[in-house]
Amino acid sequence: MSVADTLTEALPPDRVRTEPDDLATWGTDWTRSYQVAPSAVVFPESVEEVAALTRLANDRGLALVPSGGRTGLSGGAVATSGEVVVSFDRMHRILGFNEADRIVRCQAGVVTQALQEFAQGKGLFYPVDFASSGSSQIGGNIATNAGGIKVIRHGLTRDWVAGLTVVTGAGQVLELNRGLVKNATGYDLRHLFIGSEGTLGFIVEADLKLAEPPAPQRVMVLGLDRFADALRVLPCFQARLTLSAFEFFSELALSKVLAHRELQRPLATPAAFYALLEFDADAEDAALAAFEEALAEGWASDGVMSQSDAQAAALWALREGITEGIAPQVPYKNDISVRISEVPGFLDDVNDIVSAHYPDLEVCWFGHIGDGNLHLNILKPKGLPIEDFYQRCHTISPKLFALIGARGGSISAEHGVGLLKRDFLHFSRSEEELALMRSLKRTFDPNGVMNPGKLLAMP
Ligand code: 2HG
Ligand code: ZN
Repeated sequence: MSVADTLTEALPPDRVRTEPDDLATWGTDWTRSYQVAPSAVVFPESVEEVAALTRLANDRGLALVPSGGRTGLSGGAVATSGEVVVSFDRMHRILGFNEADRIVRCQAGVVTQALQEFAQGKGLFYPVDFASSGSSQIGGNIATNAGGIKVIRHGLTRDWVAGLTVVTGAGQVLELNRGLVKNATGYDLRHLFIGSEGTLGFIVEADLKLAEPPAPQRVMVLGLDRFADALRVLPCFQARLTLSAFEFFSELALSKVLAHRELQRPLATPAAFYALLEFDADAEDAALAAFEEALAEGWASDGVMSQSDAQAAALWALREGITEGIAPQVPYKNDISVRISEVPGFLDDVNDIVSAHYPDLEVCWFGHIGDGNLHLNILKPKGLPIEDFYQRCHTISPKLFALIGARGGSISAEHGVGLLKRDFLHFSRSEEELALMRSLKRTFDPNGVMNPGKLLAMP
C-alpha cells in the first residue's frame, strides 16, 4: 500500500497530495540548501484529524514533519527523507475571543498578521512582530518561540502564550494551562512545547494574550562609525526613555536592501553601521536630547527621525528587507546571542573570527542588538558551489560557537536549531541537558514519529 493510500485512513483523499510541485513547495522552508524529498503532504482541518494522523503514523511507522508558514531559517520544517509533511494551512481560523480575559483562541495555522489585525479590530495589540509576519503561522512561531523586532519591550512568543492544545507524538490530546494566569500545579508542559520545534508533538490550538494598544511610535535611524558605538548609544537612550526596538545593520546589509527594493538611503552620507530605534512619540524630546549627546560624544555621526507613519514604515523597511535582499546569495545564517553585558567583548571575538576566516567573503551584520541577538550572514560568492560554501562555513562554525559557549551564549537565539544547527547544540547545552532532552523526546514521542532528525540527534 502506498503512503498516500495509508494516509487516507485518517484524512479524505483530497487532503492528501503527492504531486511533485506540492512536495517541493510544502517540503521546505526558507532555507534553500537541503534536498527536499517528502512522500506526501497532508492538510488536516481539526484537532481530531491531527490526532488520528499521529496514531496512524505510530501504527505504520511514518515520520511526520509539522509545517506552518515555512518561513523558518534552520531547516526545522524541511522534509529530506520521505516524511509526511503535515501542513496547518487548513487550520487557519480564529476560534474565539474573550474580552474579560483578553485572550484569543487560534488554530495553529493562523497567520501572525491576521492575529495582529484581529487584535487591532478589538482595540488591542498582539506585539510579537517580524519581517515574516505576513506568512509565518502562530503554530510555527510557538514551536520556535519566535522573537522578532519588539522583544526588547514586549518579550518573545513564549510571553504571550496563555494555553496550548497539543497532540503528542503518541497521539494524546493535551490541554495545557487553559488560559490561566496563575496555575501552580507542577510542571508547566506548555512551556516544554514552546520552542520544541515539532519534536514532541503538534501544537494545534493556542490561547494568546493581547495587550493594550501601543502609543503612536517614532523611528530614528542613526549613522555609526564603529559597531561598538551601538552599545554606547543604547544606554544613552535607555537612560532617558523606554525603547520599543533597538536594531542595527551594516552598510553592506543596507546596500543589499537598496539594490533589491526602491527605497531611499536614510542619511545623506553612508555610515559603516546604522542603529534603528523605535519609541513612543511622547518621548520624542527625550530621544532628541539623547541624540544630541550621542552626536557630541562622537557615537553617532548623523540621524533622522520619522515625521509620519509612512516615513517610519520606510525606515523599518530598510531593516526588515535585509533577509530578502540577501536571499539570492544563499547566505549561511548565524543567529547568535549572549547576555547584553557580554555583547561588547563578544563583538570583538566575532570580528576576529570573521576577519581571520572569512576575509574573502561578504559578511552581513545585522540584528536585534538591544536584546543581545546578532544575525551574522555569510554570503555565498557567485560561482562557488553551494555544497562547498556550506562545507566551509560548517568547518568555521565550531570556532565561533566555542566562543559563544565560553561566554554562556546561544548558538540559536530565535530561529531554532532544526537541521542547520543540530550538530552544534552541545556548544549551548551540556551533555546532561542533552540526555534529559532526549529522554523527554522519548516520553512524548516513544516511536520517534515527530520531526525526526531535527533539533536532537537521537541514537
Ligand atoms: C530578522 O531579524 C530575522 O530579520 C531574519 O530573524 C534574520 O535573515 C536573517 O538572518
Ligand atoms: Zn531576527
